[in-house]
Amino acid sequence: MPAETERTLIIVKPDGVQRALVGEILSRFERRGLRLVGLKLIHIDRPLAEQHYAEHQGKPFYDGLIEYITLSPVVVAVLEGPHAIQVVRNTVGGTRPHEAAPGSIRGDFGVDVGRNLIHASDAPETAQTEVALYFKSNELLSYQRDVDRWISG
Ligand code: DAT
Ligand code: MG
Repeated sequence: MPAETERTLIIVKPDGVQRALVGEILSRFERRGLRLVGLKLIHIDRPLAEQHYAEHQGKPFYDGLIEYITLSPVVVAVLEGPHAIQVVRNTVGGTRPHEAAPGSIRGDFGVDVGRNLIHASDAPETAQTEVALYFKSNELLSYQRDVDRWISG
């Protein structure tokens, strides 16, 4: 019986776009076996950034975080697959790149928590809220790939 399918949101942050790592980062999720169901390039404005990072308001790093995520365009994507939320978090690596495992995105490409390349939803509730924050339902496409039966069975 195939594992339960989940959807989760990722954002390739401004440093990921500026460092030309969008293809590399999306490729890692494709190779892992996840399916892209939504994808776009946007420039996050301050109100959207404040909504996205509402849970961090009042923390010492909050102002810098809002500034960072609004600096330059980002790529937002919704990934789908078995255990997608946990699979993506593990592929992304720990919040602080200098502690993130080698082989993870942050562990391979980052050194500083203030430029940690990528956001990923951390739980089913946040995934649902964050997907809805960036995508209308008609921007998310449901489809199967021929390879999916070789990824989960
Ligand atoms: P994650 O992005 O791994 O889910 P988080 O939700 O705890 O991490 O924090 C959101 C972002 O805030 C994180 O990607 C980088 C920034 N951040 C977190 N803790 C920080 C700290 N101690 N100093 C500076 N920035 C921090
Ligand atoms: Mg988080």
